[in-house]
Amino acid sequence: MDEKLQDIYDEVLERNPDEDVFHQAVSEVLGSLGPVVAKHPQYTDAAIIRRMCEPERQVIFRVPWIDDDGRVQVNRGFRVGFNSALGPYKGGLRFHPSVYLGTVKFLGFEQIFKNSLTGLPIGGGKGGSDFDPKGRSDAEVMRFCQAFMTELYRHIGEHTDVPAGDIGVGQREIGYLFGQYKKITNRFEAGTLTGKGLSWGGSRVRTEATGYGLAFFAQRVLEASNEGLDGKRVVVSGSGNVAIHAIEKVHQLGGTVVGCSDSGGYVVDEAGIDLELLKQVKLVDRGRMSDYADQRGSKVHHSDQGSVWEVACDIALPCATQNEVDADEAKALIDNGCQLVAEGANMPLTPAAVDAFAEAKVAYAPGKAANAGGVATSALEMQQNASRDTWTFEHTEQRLEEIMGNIHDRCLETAEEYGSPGDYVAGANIAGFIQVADAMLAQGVI
Ligand code: NDP
Ligand code: 2IT
Repeated sequence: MDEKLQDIYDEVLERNPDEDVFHQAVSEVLGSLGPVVAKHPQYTDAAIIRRMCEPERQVIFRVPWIDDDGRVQVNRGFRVGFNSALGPYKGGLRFHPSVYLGTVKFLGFEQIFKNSLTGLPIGGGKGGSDFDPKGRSDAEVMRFCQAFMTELYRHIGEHTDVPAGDIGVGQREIGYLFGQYKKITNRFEAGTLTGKGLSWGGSRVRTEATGYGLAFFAQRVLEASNEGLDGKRVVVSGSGNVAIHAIEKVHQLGGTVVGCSDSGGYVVDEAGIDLELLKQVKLVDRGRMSDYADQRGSKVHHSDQGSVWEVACDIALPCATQNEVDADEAKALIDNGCQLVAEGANMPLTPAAVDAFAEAKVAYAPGKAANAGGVATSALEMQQNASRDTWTFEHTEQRLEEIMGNIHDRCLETAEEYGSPGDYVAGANIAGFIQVADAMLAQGVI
C-alpha cells in the first residue's frame, strides 16, 4: 500500500479497535487508491480519504420490547450515516445476532462507493440490530420493529437518511417499521424507507433487484469474453432475498443453479433448483434448506457438513454473508474449474480468497459493483415516491439492466484509465471513490 494510504489505514486501526470487518472493508478500498492519490494530490491535501473513513454520524440505542411470554427483551440498535456528499444516507438495516458496530460500519463504508457507482443521488449509510428474528413470532417481530423505530424515527427522513432491508429485514419488517414511523410522525412520508409493499409506495422490481442485477452483471462480465450465462452451471450460497432472485434470473438467462444453502447446510439439485418450491419453503413457510430437500424427494442431496463451494460449477454467486468464502473454499472452486465469482453478498470473500482467485485468473466481480442493483432500485423507488408515480415492471427492470450495464462499463473504463485493465475491483473502488471525493472537495471542509 502507498505510504500515505498506509498512514491513514494505521489511523483507522487505532481509532476503531476490534472492528475487523470494518478494517477489512477499508483495506480493500485503500488497496486500490494508490494510482489515484499519485495522480490527484488534492484529495490528500484536503484529507478526503481520512474524512471518508470517519462516519459523519453514528447512533447507538437501546431497543426494549416484550416477547410473547411477557418478558422484557433488550437489544441494541445502530444507524451509521457514513457519507452524504452525493445525497441522503442510503442503505439497509440488518437484523442478525452477529451485528455489532463494526458490522454496520463495514457495510456503511461499502455503501458509499456502491451508491456512487449507481450514478444516482444517494449517500452511504447502514443500520441494524443484534435482534435474531429466527424462531420469533410475527407479533414479536412487529413489537421489535416498533420499538426499533421509536428511536430511529428522529434520525431518518426522505432528505436525511433512507433505510431499507438487508439480512433479516424484508418486506414484512419494512411494513412494521413504516407503520410505526407513520404513526409517530403523523406523515405518510413514503420516501423515508424503501423496499415497501406495492400498494403502499413500493416499487416494482425492488424485491427482485439485487439478485436480478447480480445476474445482469455476471452476464456482462461473461459477454466481455464472448460468453453468457446460457448453459452454465451455477452455484449460489444463501437462500434469502438475494439468492432466490439471482437463481430466478440465472434460470431465465439459460443457466442452471445446482446448489444453494442456508446457515444449516446446503443442497445439491442436479436438475436445477425448483424455484417455486424454494420460494414456498423460504419465503412463505420460513423453513430450512433441509425442508426443501425433504419435499423435493430422493434426487436431492442435503448436507450439513462442509460447504456449498465444494459443488463443482462454472460460476459462483456468494449471496449469504461476509467472509463466507475462505482460501480453502476458493481453492475448491478453482480446482473444480470455476471461471467467474460475482458477489451478491457484501464482502463474502476473505482477502486470502480474493488473492487465490486473482492468482488463478478467475474473473471476479466485487459486491459494490455486482450487487448494486438493490440499492439502485431503492433510488428508483425514491424517484417514484417523489413524483407520486408508479412504473411498470418492464420499465423498472429495463432501468435496472441499464444501470448494471453502466456500472460494468464504468468499472472497466476506470480500471483501464488507472493502469489495471480488466480489474473490476480497482475499477469499482476508483470510480466509486472519485465521484464522492470530487463532491466532498466542492462542498468544503464540513
Ligand atoms: P436474507 O436475510 O434474505 O437471506 C440471507 C441468507 O444468507 C439466508 O439464507 C441466511 O441463512 C444466509 N446467512 C445469513 N447470515 C449467515 C451466516 N452468518 N452464516 C451462514 N448463512 C448466513 O438476506 P439478503 O438476501 O437480503 O442478504 C444476503 C446478502 O446480500 C447480505 O450480505 C446482504 O448484505 C447482501 N445484500 C443485500 C441486498 C438486498 O437488497 N437485500 C442488497 C445488496 C447486498 P439463514 O436463514 O439460515 O440465516
Ligand atoms: O447492501 C445493500 O446495498 C442493501 N442492503 C440495499 C440497501 C438499500 O438501501 O436498498
